[in-house]
Amino acid sequence: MKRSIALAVFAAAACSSALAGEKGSFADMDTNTNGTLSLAEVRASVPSVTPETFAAADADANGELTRAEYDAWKASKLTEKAANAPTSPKASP
Ligand SMILES: [Ca+2]
Ligand SMILES: [Ca+2]
Repeated sequence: MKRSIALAVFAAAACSSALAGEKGSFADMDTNTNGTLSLAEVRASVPSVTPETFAAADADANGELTRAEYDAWKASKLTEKAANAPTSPKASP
């Protein structure tokens, strides 16, 4: 009983954050609104990001991600995900 309530609360929370917009968007992560993301800002939203990962995304190595660097990073991460995803078999009746 308690477990199903917890699941319902979790689902509701997941829905409301989806409605509020994309979690971890550039603007959300740029907490000091200086137009770039520091490692600390990125890690506040995505704790799993390592300094190595951040450095790989920081194309000009100035320690901050610009919007362009962030977008490119996100795109490359999406590409990575797509590459790792199993190719879906042809849907046949
Ligand atoms: Ca910032
Ligand atoms: Ca940079």
